[in-house]
Amino acid sequence: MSNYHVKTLEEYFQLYRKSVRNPELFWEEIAEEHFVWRKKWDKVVEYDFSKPEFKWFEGAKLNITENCIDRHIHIRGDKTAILFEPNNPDEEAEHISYKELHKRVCKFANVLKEQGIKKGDRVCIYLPMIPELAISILACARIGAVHSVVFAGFSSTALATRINDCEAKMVITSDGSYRGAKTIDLKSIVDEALESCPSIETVLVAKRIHSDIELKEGRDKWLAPLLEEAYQDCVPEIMDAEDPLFILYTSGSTGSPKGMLHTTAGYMVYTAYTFKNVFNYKENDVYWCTADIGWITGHSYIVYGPLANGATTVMFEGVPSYPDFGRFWEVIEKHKITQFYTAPTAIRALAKENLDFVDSHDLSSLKVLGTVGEPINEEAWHWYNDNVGKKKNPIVDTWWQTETGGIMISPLPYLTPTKPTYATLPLPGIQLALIDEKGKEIKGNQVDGRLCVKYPWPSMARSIWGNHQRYKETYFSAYDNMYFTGDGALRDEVGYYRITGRVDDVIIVSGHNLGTAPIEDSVNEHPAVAESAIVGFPHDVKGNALYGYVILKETGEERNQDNLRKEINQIITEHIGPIAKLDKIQFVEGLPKTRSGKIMRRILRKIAHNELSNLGDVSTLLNPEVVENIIKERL
Ligand code: 7RM
Repeated sequence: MSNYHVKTLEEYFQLYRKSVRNPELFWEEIAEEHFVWRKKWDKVVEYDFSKPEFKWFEGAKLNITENCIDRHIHIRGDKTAILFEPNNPDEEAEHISYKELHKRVCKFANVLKEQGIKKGDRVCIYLPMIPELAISILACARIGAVHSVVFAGFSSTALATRINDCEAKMVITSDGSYRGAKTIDLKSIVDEALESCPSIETVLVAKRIHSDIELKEGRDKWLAPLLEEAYQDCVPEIMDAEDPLFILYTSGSTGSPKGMLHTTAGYMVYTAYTFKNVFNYKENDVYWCTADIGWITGHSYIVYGPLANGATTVMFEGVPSYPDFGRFWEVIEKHKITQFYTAPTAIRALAKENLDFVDSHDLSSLKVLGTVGEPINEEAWHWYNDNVGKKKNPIVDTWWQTETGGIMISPLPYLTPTKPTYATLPLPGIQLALIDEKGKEIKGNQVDGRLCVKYPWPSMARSIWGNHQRYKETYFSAYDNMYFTGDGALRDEVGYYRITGRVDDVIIVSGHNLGTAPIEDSVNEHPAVAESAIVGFPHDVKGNALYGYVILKETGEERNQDNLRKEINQIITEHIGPIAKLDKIQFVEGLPKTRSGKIMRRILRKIAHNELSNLGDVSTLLNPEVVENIIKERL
């Protein structure tokens, strides 16, 4: 029996039990079976929840790009590694073979070195979904530089915050990007950000839209001529198992974004293993994940997981609505996609359009469908199952987080019977617990509670960059000896898990994790705003949308409320990005507060959800009288 590929449901249960009984043996066999190591580990896992400290495969030496590229060259060198589908369907798709990928990553790695990047240096990557994005990530990993990809939809302020937090030395960007019918001037966003980023020495600029941009003397360089000149082989830096691989920022419930730190060996083993099993990837499959590489889904399941399995992975530059709402289905037909992995928000948006967009395409190549990012509602699940999967393809509803590095709960396709809205069972090696309000584990089935993980797993984030204390407080302080996810979940009568949503102040909008605090900070920057509170409310396309309660300063001046709303959203767009704009803004006289001055979001959330009959006890509030007014004027 191969440990690496689970082939029957019976085997899954056996392996799961083994992974609990003897986690070290379980992971050791997987690490032995599938990967190339320059030196094997001394110890599979060492951990201490109280510090907290987690080490996987200590003593091992490796380079993740050898596993993702070099070893495939001899056996599948001409196979397409990355299949690039451009924004414009008339532009030809690009097939980058494993051999070609090796050459391009090596050249890029040599450019990084020539520009003074060394092992351990942080490199910020702010690129659209073009091959250079995946290649620059791999080039960093080749030489041991730590990549920090910032989603290219983020604003200059958000970019600057992330560059400064990790003191990156270099930014890799492009002249601009295509997004449907629009072009976006990425380089000027970078220029604006860099006005407040003293650590940046060099900016490498890829040409994508061929716009007229300015290069700052001594700082900015076109990428293409440097690549042209670079040598096409680059000896990989031999890394320790726990050397940092990348930082990826995710928003928290307070203040600044958290730079989740992922390390090398454990991340590689776990993303490769889960990719193989969750998508049941076979040698001639063409796998497509529609996420942007700027999110963890793209890191783990467009780049590292697929390439560590020698897969063909599609990179799509465009959007689902361009040139029309049939684009996803057209691409599936065109490239004979076998695994398709997308977000519930995209499914809901496409389900609103005419079914002909789907039905006019041949989707018979599909074998497995996946979803990620937020709970998928019953209706969207059925639409996906009926119209895309034609009731033949299993849907893997995959639950995981930036912090977990890889998929934690998911059906195994063709093995685990699926159930709409359920992520079903933990993957082998993942020991879940549901915890009640008092901090006690809830055993048995048909229960719900806060979702925790009580044993370490290889791809867990090891720290928050520059703030280990915050890592400890956020994830390991709620309950002893376990990782707290921030999500609530229920376990049904057969032990299947269903994620019920966040229990903290993070709201998932269109699959993006947004912390309310940083958005409130932006709103409060408006000169007319005194205070604000933001909650989520259900939205049929985005899953959740944002509802802002705003108290205005008393200036005696009459302001047009619609103009104020626009201005507030403009500030949010500048500070965070358009994704965080408020759908509804209600101007209120006061916010319900506890005696210690904490805003009672629970009440505001209920009002936004229009659940007015059951507001709970408001008598403990400092100012119970404001509640009635807020209800009267709710939007
Ligand atoms: C991969 C990713 C993490 C949060 C997580 C959940 C929510 C993700 C699902 C889900 C229900 C799912 N990373 N979430 N997947 N909720 N079912 N299948 O999304 O860091 O950006 O977000 O997303 O609340 O805690 S993330």
